[in-house]
Amino acid sequence: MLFIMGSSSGKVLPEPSKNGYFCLISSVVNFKKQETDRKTCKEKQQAWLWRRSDRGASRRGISEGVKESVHLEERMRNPNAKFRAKFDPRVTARYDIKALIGRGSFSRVVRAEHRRTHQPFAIKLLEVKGREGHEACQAELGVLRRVNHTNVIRLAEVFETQHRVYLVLELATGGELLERVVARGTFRERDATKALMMVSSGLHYLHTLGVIHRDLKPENLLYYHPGRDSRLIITDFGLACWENNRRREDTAFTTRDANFDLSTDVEECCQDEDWAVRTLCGTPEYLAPEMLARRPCSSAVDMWALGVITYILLSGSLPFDQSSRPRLFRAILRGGYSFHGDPWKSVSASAKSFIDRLLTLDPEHRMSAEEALKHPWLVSMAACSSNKNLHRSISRNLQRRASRASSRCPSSGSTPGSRISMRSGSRPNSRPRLGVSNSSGQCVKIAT
Ligand code: PIT
Repeated sequence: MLFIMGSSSGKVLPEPSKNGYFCLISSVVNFKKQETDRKTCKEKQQAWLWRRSDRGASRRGISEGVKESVHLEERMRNPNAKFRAKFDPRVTARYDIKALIGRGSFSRVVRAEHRRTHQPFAIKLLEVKGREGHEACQAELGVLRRVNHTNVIRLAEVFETQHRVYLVLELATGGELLERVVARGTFRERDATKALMMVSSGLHYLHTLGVIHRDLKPENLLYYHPGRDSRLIITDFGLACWENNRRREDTAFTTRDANFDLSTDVEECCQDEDWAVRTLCGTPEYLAPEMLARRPCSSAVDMWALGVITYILLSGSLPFDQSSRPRLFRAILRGGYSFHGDPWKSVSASAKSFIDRLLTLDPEHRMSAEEALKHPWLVSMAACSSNKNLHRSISRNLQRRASRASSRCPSSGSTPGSRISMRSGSRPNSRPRLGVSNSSGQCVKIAT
C-alpha cells in the first residue's frame, strides 16, 4: 500500500521493501520465535536478578535506593525510555521513537520518524491478549488495510509479534476537533459545516465500503496539521466492523411503515447494566438507540454519533447528558434532547434540522452520510445561517461540563467517559468505552 501523506508538503511514505509494506507480516512466525527466545532470555535474567536482590535482605534498602536513583537519572536523561522499551528491535531499527502521544488500556501511540527518509509517523502499539484480543486486532487491521481516503487515517505498514502489533500510521499533528474549536477565538456555524463536511465525506466513504466505525466521537477526529486549511481525519478503528449486507433488508428491522417503537426495550436495557457493559460498543453518550435496544446495528449508528458530535460542536454540551447510565440510556432511547439554553437561540433552523435528521430514533429514517452531504446546511456552508460567533458559549459549556464531570464520584454510577474530551495525549482508546469487538462485529470485551 502506498500513499502520499499530506498533499501540501508532498511527503511520501518510506520506501517499501521489495515485497511491499506488509512484507514483515509474512515473517511473523520467525519473528514470534525470536520474540519467544528473547522473552525466555529476559525472564531468566529477571529471575536471576530477583534471586540476587532477594539475598541479603539487609542490603536491599541501599540497593533499592541506588536502583531508584539510577532509574530516575535514566528517566531524566531519556524520558521516553520506558515506552521505547516496548518496541521491538525490528520497529526501532526502522523508526526512531520520539514521544508518547496517546495511551489507552491496551495501546500506546507514539510519534516516530522513519530513520532513512525522516518522514514522521504515528505508531500505535497494540497489546494483543488471548484469542478475543487477537480477533479484535485482526478486525481493526482488516479495516485499516482496506481504507484509502483523505478523511480517514492511513496505514503505512504493520509489524506483528506474538503479543504485540505495531501499526505505522500517518501522523496527524493538528489536534482534536474540539481542541481546535476552543483554541480559536471565533467559531461560527460556517466553521462547523467545514468540519462536518469532512467527517461526512469520510463516513460516506467508509459506509460505501461497508465499514461501520462504531466509536465516532470528537476525540477520534484529528486535524492533519495545525494550519487552518487542514483536513480532518477519522481515526481509531478499534471497534469498527463490516456491515452485514442482510441488515437493511432484515424484516425484523424494517420499520419504515411501522412505528419505530423502542419503549419495550427501555426498561430491560436500562436495568440490565451488566448486559450493557458486556455487550455494547462505543462511548455511552454517542450510542445509537438501536444499539441500546439490542437491535442489529448498521452504518446508521455512525450517523447518530455524528448528530451528537454536531450538537456538541454548536453548543459545547451533550444532547443526552445524564449523571447515571440508566438515565442516560433512557434519554437516548426516548430521543429526549432539546435546543434549550445557550447558545441555541442563536443557532439557525437549518443547523437544527441537520441535527434532527441525525438524531432520529428510527435508523431507517435517519439521514445517511450521502444525504448529510446534500443537506442544505452543509451544501450552503451555512450561508443562510446567522454569522454569530458561538465560541464563548461553546467554551463556557465545555468548561462547565468538564468541572461537573470531574467533581462526580466515579463509583456513584455516573457515566464513565461522560466528559467531553479535549485533551491531547488521551487518545486513542483512552476514553472509557464499553467494549471491543471481535471480527464479526460483536462486542466481546470490556475495555473500561
Ligand atoms: C495519529 C496521531 C494520534 C493518534 C493516531 C494517529 C491514532 C490513530 C489510530 C488509532 C487506531 C486505529 C487507527 C488509527 O485503529 O495522536 O497520527 O486505534
